[in-house]
Amino acid sequence: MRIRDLRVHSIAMADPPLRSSYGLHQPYALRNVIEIQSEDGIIGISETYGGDEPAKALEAIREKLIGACPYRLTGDLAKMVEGDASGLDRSQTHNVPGENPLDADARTYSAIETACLDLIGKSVGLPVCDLIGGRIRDKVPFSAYPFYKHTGGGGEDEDIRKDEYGEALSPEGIVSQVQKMRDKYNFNSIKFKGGVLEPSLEIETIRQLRRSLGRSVPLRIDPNCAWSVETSVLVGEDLAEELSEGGYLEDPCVGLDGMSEVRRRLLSKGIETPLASNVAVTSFGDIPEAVRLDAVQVVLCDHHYWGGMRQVQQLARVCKTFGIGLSMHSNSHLGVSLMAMAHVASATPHLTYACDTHYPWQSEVDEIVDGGRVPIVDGCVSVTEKPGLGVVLDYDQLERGKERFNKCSYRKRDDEAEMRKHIDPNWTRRLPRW
Ligand code: GKR
Ligand code: MG
Repeated sequence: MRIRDLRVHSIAMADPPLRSSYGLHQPYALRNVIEIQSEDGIIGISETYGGDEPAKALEAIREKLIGACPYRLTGDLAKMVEGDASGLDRSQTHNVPGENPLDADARTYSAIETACLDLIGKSVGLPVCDLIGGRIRDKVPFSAYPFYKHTGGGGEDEDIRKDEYGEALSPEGIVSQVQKMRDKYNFNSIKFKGGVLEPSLEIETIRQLRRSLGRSVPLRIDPNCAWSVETSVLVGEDLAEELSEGGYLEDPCVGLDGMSEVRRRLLSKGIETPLASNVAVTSFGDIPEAVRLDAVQVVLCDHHYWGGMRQVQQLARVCKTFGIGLSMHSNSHLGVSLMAMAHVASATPHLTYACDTHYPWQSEVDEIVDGGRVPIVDGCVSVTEKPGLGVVLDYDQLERGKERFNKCSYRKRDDEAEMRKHIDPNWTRRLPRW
């Protein structure tokens, strides 16, 4: 089988005004959707980071892809996945996710790998999870992902969307947001995005979540490096009970040295809350130091920037070897990405936490998967026997996504600029803020 065509579609989807230490989400989140077509007309698809740069990077390898064999991708594009373990700083701490130039190749490769696996799966009649080693779970658990949020449902002008969840700028607001999300999807664990309000209010938010949900629902908090080491230790102490039993403290502060210090100080007080990261460890090159410093006890994988699904499986093996847990990171996405995340999670034995997903923040109006939104039932996405990723594109919806992209002014994610536009004209991302 040979690849005959590559098509890259830049799309935009409405996104509500969610807050994080990066700033404020724009009214549209951007994605690139890839189609790889074989000589015999079978189409493999994938979804990746949006905007102009990722699209250009994909176009740049067109020549290498056309005529190549999708089964031999790693061989043909080996350099893109080798990464650089030579000590270069690969931390994403100061980059908006998806914008780190150092993992640009890994992101491009991942998008191509996923589409090739979908293509192979569709040509041989097997689901992707069963091509990459075989499923060990049919249902993949995901977490609710509450954010502090301003009023609004995203979109612009005549495309302004309904505000499904309303404003949430207080502990009570987050509790009611989580209740709504749980009513709809029945999530069994919570990943809460912090780094926005005073730490004391975020501590109170977690406490109220615990009171409303009980001990059986694990809680995690991720302030995206907004805290100093000192503040991270204080929060870790205050939330020692709430973040135990399946919870974790994710990227409380900047970098491996800081995380290591937080860990050491918490352990000295008998607090074993694991520290998780999706910014201090983003490549295999980061792992030796993370292990040496005992800085990270849970890595959040993400096939979109770790260089694909098989890299994630290898990461899982490495994590298991070092006694590190594995969870999964997410960025705003649609159903093609959700299914790719579910497939790799399904075939990764050492996945020790429910995965993150932004999916509840997007709506039916923007979904590009034929048949509409991928169901999340009892907090889980099912991986069926359908070939490939188990989904195909709805081309009318894809067209609408492209029209939205062409109409809007956004070409890359810039939460800082959005924050200055709507909330505070002088706002910049400061790490640490508290
Ligand atoms: O969507 O604002 C967001 C998140 O903060 C996202 O950008 C992060 O990459 O969810 C992510 C995380 O876990 O750090
Ligand atoms: Mg994170």
